[in-house]
Amino acid sequence: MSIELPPLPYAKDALEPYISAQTLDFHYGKHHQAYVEKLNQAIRGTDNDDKDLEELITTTQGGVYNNAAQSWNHTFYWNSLESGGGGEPTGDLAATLKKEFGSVQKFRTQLAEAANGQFGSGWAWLVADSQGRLKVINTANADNPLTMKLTPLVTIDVWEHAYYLDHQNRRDTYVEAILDHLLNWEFIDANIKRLQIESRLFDKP
Ligand code: MN3
Repeated sequence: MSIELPPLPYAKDALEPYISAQTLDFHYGKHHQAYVEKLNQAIRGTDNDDKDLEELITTTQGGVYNNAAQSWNHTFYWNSLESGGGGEPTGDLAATLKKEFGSVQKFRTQLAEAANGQFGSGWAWLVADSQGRLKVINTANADNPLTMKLTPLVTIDVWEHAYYLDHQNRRDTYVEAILDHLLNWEFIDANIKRLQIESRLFDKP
């Protein structure tokens, strides 16, 4: 079995002007594709050959883990963004974020701080812990919250390759553009609702 590079969920210019088609050409077409290719090379003919991505992430280390996590993280990141997203969520999600963080603005501030505060390459995440509580974390390099028994709900890639062509060294303007214009609230809401159905850990907002 080999791991596939999933199609982008939108056209390459869909996130402009905040993230350009040129960035997605490189980021999806070169970086993401290379993680998938390197992973397939590393697992072919080994005991890891028949594992899916989540199994690879939670059972391997080193190069296999790094390429598996980066393959998973990037697919999750593409789905975390959408044209016409960002701003303020409504409905159940707004109520859940208010309950967990005090206000939607406090959640946005925490996510921005996690993204801007990650030293070097990595990821900012909204996750749910095993009790169904939400929190914002950041991880270094390829690291994926599934290894910490946390369920990812949304992510922002803060590797320089995610923003350098459009924002140069200004990670903060890239993060702000995502929060204001691209964050996919429906994706977060659907991930929380799936977890609620699976675990019934959350209170209804
Ligand atoms: Mn990346």
